[in-house]
Amino acid sequence: MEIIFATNNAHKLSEVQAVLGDGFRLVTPRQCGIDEDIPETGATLEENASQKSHYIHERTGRDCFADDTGLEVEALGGAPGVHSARYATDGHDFAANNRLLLKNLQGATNRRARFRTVISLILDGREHLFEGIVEGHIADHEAGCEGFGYDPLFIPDGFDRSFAEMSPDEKNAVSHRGRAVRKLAEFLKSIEAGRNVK
Ligand code: ITT
Repeated sequence: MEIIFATNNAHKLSEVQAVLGDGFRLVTPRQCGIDEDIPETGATLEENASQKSHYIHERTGRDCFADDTGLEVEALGGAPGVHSARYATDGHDFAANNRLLLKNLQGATNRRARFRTVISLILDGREHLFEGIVEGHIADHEAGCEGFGYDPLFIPDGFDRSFAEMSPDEKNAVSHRGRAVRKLAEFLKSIEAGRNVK
């Protein structure tokens, strides 16, 4: 099955392709001639995921999906949440975001946090949402160089290593995105199976 993944984030693309496997060919907006940043101005992850998938669907008319992800830190009232990409600056400055997060949690005893991914799929013109969550905590220093974004600071429950100290497969097995994408894959496979029966 070929489907557009409405993202400009190469890390996400490789994580999602690894979970979906060879049965799915992911096409990027750029490969469809869409070079600009896809707007994400919503107040929630759901709104942003939906905005991104609709933006691409309106321009291509093709089946597509988008992922919006946020890091929700308990002691910060759920921040950075939907603002995770632009926490410290206007751009996607991962290092500055991590520095600010550590600064804002200085001295905090409650370091509970979770990553939440919402996927919006538009299939045959209808929208479907899938969610994936991983619970964990924020370390007091960065560790590891795999992954991206807040991975060097996030330690999932049941582990003593950050996501950035895990292989891509280890991260996908427990991560927010891995969980959401497995739900997406099951749904797409069930639709395909139904089409083959007809
Ligand atoms: P697209 O909108 O083009 O898909 P993006 O990087 O803007 O890419 P999001 O808005 O979903 O993606 O993500 C917001 C930020 O959250 C992102 O810039 C990272 O800093 C962080 N983030 C998302 N997924 C993450 C992950 O799996 N591990 C660590 N940080 C992550």
